[in-house]
Amino acid sequence: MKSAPIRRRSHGFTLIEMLTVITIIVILAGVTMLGYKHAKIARDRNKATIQVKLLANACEEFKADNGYYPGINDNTVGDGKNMSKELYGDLYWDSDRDGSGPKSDPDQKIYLSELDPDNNRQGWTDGRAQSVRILDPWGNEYRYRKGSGANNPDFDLWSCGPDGKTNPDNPKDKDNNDDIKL
Ligand SMILES: [Ca+2]
Repeated sequence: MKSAPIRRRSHGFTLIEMLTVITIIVILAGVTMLGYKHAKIARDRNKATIQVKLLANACEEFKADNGYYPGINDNTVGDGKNMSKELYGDLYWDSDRDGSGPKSDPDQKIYLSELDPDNNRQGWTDGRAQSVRILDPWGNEYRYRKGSGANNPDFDLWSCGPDGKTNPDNPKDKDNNDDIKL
């Protein structure tokens, strides 16, 4: 009589078990990464919203004192690029426009002390002294334009959002979907 074959039992994991464990680890890591990414986007958007409000409040204060909004140039239309230096100049560096910075001209008013590049708690200034851009949490310049006349009686101030793109003169453009405005 033939005896039944003795099945050898492996003491280690089978290949299937190993693959199952690896698959579970990969899925868990993916879920964690996705959660982290979403949380970071929400945090950055929240930060940009706060920064836009800080800048806008300072613009209103500047207008109350001076009768006009910050910025040398009017640009009712356009993408508002290269204007953050003007905001920085009027709201922090040289609000009385006499060429002297706040440290050598203590009489001038500082409208937004958070713009001090030597104490960059907001992490939004990218240089020193008088030529500084104000950047959003994605490293892109805040956009600003002020109008003259009925088209834009006050100002527009916004972040391009995570995609870094904007097209304010075409409200239907998808580039605007993630923009952060007042
Ligand atoms: Ca955008």
